Amino acid sequence: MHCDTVWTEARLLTMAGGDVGVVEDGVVAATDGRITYVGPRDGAPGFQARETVACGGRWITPGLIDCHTHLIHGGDRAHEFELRLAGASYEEIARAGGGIVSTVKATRAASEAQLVASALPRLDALMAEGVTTVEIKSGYGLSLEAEGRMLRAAGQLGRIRPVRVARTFLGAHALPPEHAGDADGYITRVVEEMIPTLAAEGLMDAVDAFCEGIGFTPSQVRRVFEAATAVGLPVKLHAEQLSNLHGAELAAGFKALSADHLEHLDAAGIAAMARAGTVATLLPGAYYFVRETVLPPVEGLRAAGVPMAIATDCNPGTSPLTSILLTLNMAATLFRMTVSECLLGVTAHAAQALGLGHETGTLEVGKSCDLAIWDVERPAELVYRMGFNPLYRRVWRGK
Ligand code: DI6
Ligand code: FE
Repeated sequence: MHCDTVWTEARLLTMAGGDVGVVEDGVVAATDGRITYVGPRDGAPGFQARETVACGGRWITPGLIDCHTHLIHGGDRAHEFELRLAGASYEEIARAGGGIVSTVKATRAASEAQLVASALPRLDALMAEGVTTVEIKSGYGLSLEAEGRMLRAAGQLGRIRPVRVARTFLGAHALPPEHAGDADGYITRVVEEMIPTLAAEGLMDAVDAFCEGIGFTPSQVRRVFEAATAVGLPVKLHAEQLSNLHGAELAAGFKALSADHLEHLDAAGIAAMARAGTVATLLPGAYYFVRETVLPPVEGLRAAGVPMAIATDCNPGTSPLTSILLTLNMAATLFRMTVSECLLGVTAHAAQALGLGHETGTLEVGKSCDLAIWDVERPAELVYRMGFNPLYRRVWRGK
């Protein structure tokens, strides 16, 4: 078999077929960025490769996928963090002009180039741990112009770094100050102006919203989802993070790719997600950082067969986290997810949460050759360690 590159002497976790898919003595071959062979050396065809990479028994997983981030934003909220350590409440900080509104101000004040420059170190940190696909949300612009600027900045990141960027429009993230007291009016702008315009410019791959007491009501979210559906875009939802507004059921009704957070999800929500094939994206960084005490119903999701993804939720307010590996450890330690569930959560299930299951997330013939090669003795080490990075090589689209 002719190919561009073949990786030999490898142990593989293919993540195909619903489990981690261990191959003890494996080979991966790729041509034009696509996998052309993956499996045991025994029985593999002979390869005539332009390049052979001997992996010395290292483990290869699919390139990791961070399927929920707010990577692009102006400023940070370190000062707010200090105020909270000194006893201030989230509401007090918000009233003093802090909270999410302060990030909106800083984001609106930043040029597209500044947004790209400030996000780059965060993106580089994720890539250094084997991330080959990252989702990036808008949602700190909250106007047609500023939301568009965030989405264009996300597109630029995907052009200046070897990484796949999935762009999600999150116009219904918070109420901008100029619409105070008029959430319905703001949603009208989201559905009549922002979604049609930004979709026509090809700036987004999915539409998200924040369904919460401090976000938007289910009936407002429904309007957003109808507008997304009208332009042919899939939806996802920040649901049941702080309370149970039955957002996951609403999202499942629209065949959402994912419902995210889910600490307050109930049995009816789990059943609706299982029926719709909606992925549960769990975000242990936010759970940890806001010192949440209610756990997401991992056992119920597991029993119902709902695929679980894991992501950093990298954002300045509730999860200033840029380590996908630490996120794995948190999912295991805080949420009691198994090693296999954690690894599927940043590969196959994360791809599904982005509607990219056909393209990446598993090692299978025909998919993009996105690999992470690890200097570990056993896969559990990827989840077990805290603050240690055993990445040996990262491969995106065969390179
Ligand atoms: N849930 C969150 O945890 C973040 N957004 C959301 O919908 C918080 C965003 C922020 O505080 O800046
Ligand atoms: Fe989020």
